[in-house]
Amino acid sequence: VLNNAAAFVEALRSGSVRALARGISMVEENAPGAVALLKEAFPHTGKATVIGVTGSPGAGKSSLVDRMVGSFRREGRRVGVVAVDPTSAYSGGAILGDRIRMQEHALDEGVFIRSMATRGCLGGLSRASADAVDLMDTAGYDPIIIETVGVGQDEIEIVRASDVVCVVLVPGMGDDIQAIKAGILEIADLFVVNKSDKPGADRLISDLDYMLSLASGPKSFRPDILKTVAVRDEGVKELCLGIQEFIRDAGDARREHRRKDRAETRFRTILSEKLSALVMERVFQGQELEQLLDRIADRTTDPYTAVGQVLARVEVK
Ligand SMILES: Nc1nc2c(ncn2[C@@H]2O[C@H](COP(=O)(O)OP(=O)(O)OP(=O)(O)O)[C@@H](O)[C@H]2O)c(=O)[nH]1
Ligand SMILES: [Mg+2]
Repeated sequence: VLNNAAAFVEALRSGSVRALARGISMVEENAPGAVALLKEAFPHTGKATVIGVTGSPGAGKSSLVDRMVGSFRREGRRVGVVAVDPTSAYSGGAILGDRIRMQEHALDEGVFIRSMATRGCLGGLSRASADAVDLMDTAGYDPIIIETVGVGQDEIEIVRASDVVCVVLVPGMGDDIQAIKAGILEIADLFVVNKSDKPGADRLISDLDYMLSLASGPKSFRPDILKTVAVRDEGVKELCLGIQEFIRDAGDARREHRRKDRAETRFRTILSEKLSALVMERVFQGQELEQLLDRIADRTTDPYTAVGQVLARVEVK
């Protein structure tokens, strides 16, 4: 029944959890039919509020997401979660921890949780996670929360595909504010100071407040700062309200900026994945790629020259 895209989308819309799980596996694996499915699903997307949650490792993101799920469930909403772990290919990752932590919701039919990692995902993780969000959106989950650890550019791309970006900070991160990556600060729509039960929370808030006041740009762009203690479920309801308020009331310019940023991120990630696949396919025959990589590895060719040579061989119209 799921071998044609229209039937697949119908299955998603009628609430088939099996279809959703399978659809997400297809987009992860870049399986044949995945693109057709996404195209067919697209007209049914755009209904869910997509909430990005990022922050340093161990900041309490999963604990917070778990509580947010609880809060939205109490409002009777069906919640989707995409827990993205770009590092797990190396470290074994926190995904198991996430599963255990979110176990409370494991048997709840109104909650769909999916973990994604670099391993087992063909192509870009930011492309695949945004596709997974689209499928959950088609299946009627709203809101959909994307959790990812905020350590680098890839992770920023992942949360960029959301309507509202929450950056989770914790007191006592050493030099606090200085430790925050510049890119993360710029992308935040809301700051969450979690572990507010620990000393230094108010100091962190005032530092952050001061720093945001120095930032250029209209005041309406300045993110709110909220305090939470995820382990005690404190401040979580306010956070969920803050998110909904941002979606509803944020200055039009701010919301418009986020909307365009989201569209651009999706377009660019798909384009770069397709382009590089296309170039790889068209240009290299037999052992050519291997040989080129060897020359870069033993430093007889620099990587820029190598890419330049490859591009010279494709006609980009
Ligand atoms: N004291 C305190 N501890 C917390 C709070 N929130 C989370 N923790 C603890 O912090 C640790 C890390 O929590 P996680 O929710 O796994 O953090 P995370 O940001 O998802 O971690 P990664 O996904 O591994 O980056 C756990 O031991 C939590 O119990 C809080 O508000 N206060
Ligand atoms: Mg986590």
